[in-house]
Amino acid sequence: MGVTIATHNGSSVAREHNIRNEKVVSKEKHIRKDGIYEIWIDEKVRDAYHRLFDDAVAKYNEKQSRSDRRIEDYYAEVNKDSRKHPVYEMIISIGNRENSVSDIIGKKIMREFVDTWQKRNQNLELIGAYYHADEEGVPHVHIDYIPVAHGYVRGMETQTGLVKALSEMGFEKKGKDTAQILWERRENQYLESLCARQEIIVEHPKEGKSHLNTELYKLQQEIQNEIDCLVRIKDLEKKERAVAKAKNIKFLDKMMLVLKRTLSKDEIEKILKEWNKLSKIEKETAKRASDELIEAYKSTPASIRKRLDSYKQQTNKTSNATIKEKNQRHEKER
Ligand SMILES: [Mn+2]
Repeated sequence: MGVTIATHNGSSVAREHNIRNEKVVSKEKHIRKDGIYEIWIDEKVRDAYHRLFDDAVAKYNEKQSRSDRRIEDYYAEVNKDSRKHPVYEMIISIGNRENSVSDIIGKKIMREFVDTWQKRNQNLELIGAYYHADEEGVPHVHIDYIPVAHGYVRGMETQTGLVKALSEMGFEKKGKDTAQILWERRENQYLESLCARQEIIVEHPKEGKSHLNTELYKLQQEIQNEIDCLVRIKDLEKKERAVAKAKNIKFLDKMMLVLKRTLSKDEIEKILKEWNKLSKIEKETAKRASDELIEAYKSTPASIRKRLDSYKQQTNKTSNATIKEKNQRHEKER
């Protein structure tokens, strides 16, 4: 019987989780204190930005006659830009809880994937690689990278930008497939080829299962977008809109942690803060639903989608009821 492999890619990076910062991971119950983890590569994002972009910033600033056009802190600018992510992360793993390979072989394969990353991905600067064999589920590696692209006409000549970086590496949108999808597919195939070299057969889940994975993936992406939104938004009006969005995703918080485990403490705190503003009944529904969702995730995959659907309905009902209730109260007050 073969094993499945995973190469999940996202823009949520939690270095403190990755380097096992005691303060952060002591609160993450799924991490075993005596478990094995290794830090293979670890460069702070801010340091990497200096290394990668300082020259381009200097060249750009030289040409500016107006002092207000100068770039003082490129990393801060990228953080402010809602269309850009300062750093991305791919999480790779081989097998699953029920069916996996030996830790030694798994680690060897994933190490090779990391060691060959920069050669394979010249425009995706590797700044972190962390081997975690101390969590529930199978060992996995967090791979953190910054996309670097050249030839920009506006602004600095060299900037961060995933699509342009991938384009420089030869990945262009083709039909329905975005450059990112095509690149992710290549990376997945490469991991599979490394497995094959160790005589490990990689299984591709059948229709139903892969459909479920797609659903979960889409959900994850959705949540990720919302989180990005919450984290980035600074001004009040937009914040209110973000709170409204948070209401729609509230029951998925824990599932997100279970599935992805890459939220930083700050991100979680920010979301929780928003959620504290929710009504009691909304909170109760959210909590109940997410607790059960974790159980569902731990049991059979087939039950997940069913439950997801029912929770979605449940939550919608509750928020509709709350809105109705509020409106009624409003009516009475008038
Ligand atoms: Mn981890």
